[in-house]
Amino acid sequence: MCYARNSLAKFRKPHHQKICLQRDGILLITATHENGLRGKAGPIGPAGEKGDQGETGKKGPIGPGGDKGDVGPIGLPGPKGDRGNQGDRGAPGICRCGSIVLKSAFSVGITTSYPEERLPIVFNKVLFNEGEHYNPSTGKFICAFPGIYYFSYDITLANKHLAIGLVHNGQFKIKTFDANTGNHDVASGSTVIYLQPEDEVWLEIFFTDQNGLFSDPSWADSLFSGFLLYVDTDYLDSLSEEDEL
Ligand SMILES: [Ca+2]
Repeated sequence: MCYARNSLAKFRKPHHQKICLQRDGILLITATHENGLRGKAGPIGPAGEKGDQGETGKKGPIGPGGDKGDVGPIGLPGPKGDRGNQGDRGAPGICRCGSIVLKSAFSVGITTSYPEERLPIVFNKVLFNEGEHYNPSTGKFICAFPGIYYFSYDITLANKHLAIGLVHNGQFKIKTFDANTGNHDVASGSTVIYLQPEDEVWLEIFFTDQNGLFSDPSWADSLFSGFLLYVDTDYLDSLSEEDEL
């Protein structure tokens, strides 16, 4: 009896059995033998070649935390915070009102006679005009600084009566009348007024044909004058505060 194998094989069979040696199905040797004593085991063969790399093992457990890192760089500026509480009241300031000198003064004459009634009389001859607040083209004084002002007029008249008055923002403040008695006369008036900036003051004939204002350079002048007596103190304080800012 033989046992077929695809590779070289050698079989040891029981006593008096046939020994078959065959390769790839081809019988090479057949023999019979008798049982001998079992030999000793041979020496351990040399180490085999290194095997292929095995599959990746399972993921190990998470290791312990590392050391604390270094402090990072300074970040970008944050958004603007809310408005803080109002601070304590400051110490009283030092008034420097005395260093502020406000000037406003004028005195003007006229070179024509018999002005038109109910219109601003244009005093075109400027004798003095500090601050240029009087306009010799319109006859109007325009207030620049709030405060108390003094105005006066001395008007020479001839040949006609004179009914003249001082107007503040379109309203007569005072009126003066002088009758013509055949000679030259002088009618005068004066008053004190509180003015706001942009207020207007002028002289005006208030009655028809009673415009006897007479101009003669060789005899006499007719004059209209005014000046700032003192400025409004509240206005001065506001200027002082602005100056400190
Ligand atoms: Ca008179």
